[in-house]
Amino acid sequence: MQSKGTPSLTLVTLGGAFGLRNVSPFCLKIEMLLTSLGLPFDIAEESDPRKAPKGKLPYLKADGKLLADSELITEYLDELTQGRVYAGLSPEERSRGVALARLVDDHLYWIFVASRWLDDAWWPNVVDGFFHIAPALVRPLVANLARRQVRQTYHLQGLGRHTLEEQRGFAERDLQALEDAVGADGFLFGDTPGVFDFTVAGLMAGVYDQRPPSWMTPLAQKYGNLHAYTERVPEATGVYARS
Ligand SMILES: N[C@@H](CCC(=O)N[C@@H](CS)C(=O)NCC(=O)O)C(=O)O
Repeated sequence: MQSKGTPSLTLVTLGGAFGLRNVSPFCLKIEMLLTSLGLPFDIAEESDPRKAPKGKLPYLKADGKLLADSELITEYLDELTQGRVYAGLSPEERSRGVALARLVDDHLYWIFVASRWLDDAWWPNVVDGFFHIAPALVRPLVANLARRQVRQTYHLQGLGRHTLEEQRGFAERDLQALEDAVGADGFLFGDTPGVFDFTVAGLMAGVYDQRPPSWMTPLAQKYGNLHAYTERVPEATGVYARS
């Protein structure tokens, strides 16, 4: 039941594709967080991120307010719940959580995007998954324009300047760091998962569960702790990436 004073919340997310209910790690993260906080919310799917306030999904509608960016939504939810998002975390745990979130959101995420968009073998899945709504006649043009933007962004980020082998190396070092951070049981900071677990599992669920696999999927499967952990988080929250 929505308590008096809790704003009505609508999470606007990307939809499903590639065997996933939701293709976006950032959207999954917030869906997991809202669910774990027990806040009532609706989900509205938007296939065009350009319609979001900052051109990216997710965003949250909270009564009249629009909050864009998963981290800013997290801060808002922490305030709304009087500190429940970060409750129980020591400053040291929180600093490790922020560092891991940066690794996932700002580094590994980009390699994940490239493994989908920039691999010629996987590219037809992106066209089917994201551009099937474009009229068939202009679909290749629209899709290739978007692909060019992704290529430019990846180059600007820096990772796009490396060979595929080097990119795989960067991904492996990220995955190894996550493997060592999550350990063999439990969650990052105790017996219940929190927002930093949702960040890691939101991305890794897409890596493990997407169909067909991209080159990153078998690479990630080598990390047994990380794979098992990526199952534990949705089991604990009831929010799965796969459809
Ligand atoms: N920093 C943002 C990143 C969100 C993001 O990159 N969303 C992707 C989907 S996974 C998106 O909307 N991309 C569209 C675009 O970049 O044009 C957050 O944490 O919410």
